[in-house]
Amino acid sequence: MKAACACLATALLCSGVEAFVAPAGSRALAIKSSPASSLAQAGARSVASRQQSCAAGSALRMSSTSQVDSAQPTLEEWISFAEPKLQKTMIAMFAACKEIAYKIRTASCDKMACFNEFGDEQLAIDVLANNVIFENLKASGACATASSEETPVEDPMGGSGYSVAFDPLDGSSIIDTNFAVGTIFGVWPGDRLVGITGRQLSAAGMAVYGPRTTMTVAIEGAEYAHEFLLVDDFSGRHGQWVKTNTFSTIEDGKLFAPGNLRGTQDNPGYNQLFNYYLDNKYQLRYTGGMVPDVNQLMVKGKGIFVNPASPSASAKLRVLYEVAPIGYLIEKAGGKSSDGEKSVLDIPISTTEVRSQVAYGAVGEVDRFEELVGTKMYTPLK
Ligand code: FDP
Repeated sequence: MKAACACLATALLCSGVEAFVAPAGSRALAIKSSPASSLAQAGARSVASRQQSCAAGSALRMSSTSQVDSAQPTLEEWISFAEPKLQKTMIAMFAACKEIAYKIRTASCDKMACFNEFGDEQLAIDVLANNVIFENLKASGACATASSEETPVEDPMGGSGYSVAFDPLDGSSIIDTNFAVGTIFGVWPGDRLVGITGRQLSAAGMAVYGPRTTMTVAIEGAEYAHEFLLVDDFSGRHGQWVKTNTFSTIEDGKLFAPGNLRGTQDNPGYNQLFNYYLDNKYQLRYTGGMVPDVNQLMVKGKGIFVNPASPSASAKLRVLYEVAPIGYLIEKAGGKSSDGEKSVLDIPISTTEVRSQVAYGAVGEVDRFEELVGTKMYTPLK
C-alpha cells in the first residue's frame, strides 16, 4: 500500500512539476529583454532537468539540496540591470519582507490580532511590519519619501532617488485565522507620493505570506511580472529569493474573486455580474485577502478579481498603497485593470486617501466588469 502510494505520489509530483514548470518555461521563452532571456534558458534547463529526474523516479527523494533549480537567479541578481538606486530601494523592501515573513510565522494570535517580539516589546504584527519596512527604507539611502497605509502621510527617509508607498500587512482581518496575507508596495521616482499616478511607477511588488513566501515584482525595463520564492530549507540557498515563475498572460477563464459581495444588494450591475458568474459555473476562489486573491490570477493565468463600490458600501481600497501597485503588476503580467472605465494606473493620486473600486484580471473579464458594473454607482476620479 505504501509503495503504491509512493508510486502514485511520484507520478502526481512528476506531472505536477511538469505542469508547474512547463508553463513557466514556455512563458519565459517569450521574454525579449536581456535579463529575461537568460531566464528563458534557465527556465528551459529547469524543465529538462526536472523531467529527467522525474523519469528516473527520483522526485520524491528527500535531499539536502534545494528543490529550487540552482540555475535560477536570485531576486538581487535578477534586478541587477535596474538603475542602482532603484535596486537599493527594492532590495530594502525584499529584506523587510523576508523579516516580516519570519515574524508572521512565529507570531501568536488571539481572536483579534497577532503579536510578536520586537526588541523588548510585544507588538501587533501589522505595527511590527510597518516598523521593519521604515527601518529598511531609511537604511537604504536611496529612498527619499515613504508612506504607509498605517500612517498615511509622506515621511522623509533621509535618502534620495525614489519614494515608496506600501501596505505593510494587507489582510489584517484574516491574519488571526492563518490565511495568507501580504505586503504591497509601489516605487515611484523622485520624492513625492501625491500628485502622481500609477502610470509613473518605476516598480511594484507583492509579497505573499502563505504556506510558501513568494514575492511577485514588476519593474521598468523588464517585461512581465516575475515570481520569486523565499527558500526555506536546509540548502545553501536558504533565505534567498529564487526565481520560480514568469507571469506574461492572464486569459479569460472561469475563476472569480468577488470582493464587497454585499454590494450586489444595492448595485444592480454587480448583481448582474455575480449572476453571470453563477449561471456560467465560474469557480469561486476568494479568501478576503487581496494579495492572495489577486496573486492567484497571475499564478493560474486566468480569472478576475473585483471590488465594486455600491451606495451603501463605498470604495474601500486605497489607490496609492494597494490599487495602483497591484494594477502595475497585473498589467505587466498581461492582464487588465479598471476602475469601471479606465486603467487604475490613470487614477490621479491627489491625496494619500484616494480610494477606488477596482477590477483586475483577463482583458475579456474586465471588459465585462466595465460593461455591467461600469461607473453607474460610482464616480471615478479624472
Ligand atoms: P483587510 O481590510 O483585511 O486588510 O485592503 C483591505 C482588504 O483587507 C483587502 O485585502 C480585501 O480584499 C478587502 O479588504 C476585503 O474587504 P471586506 O472585508 O470589506 O470584504
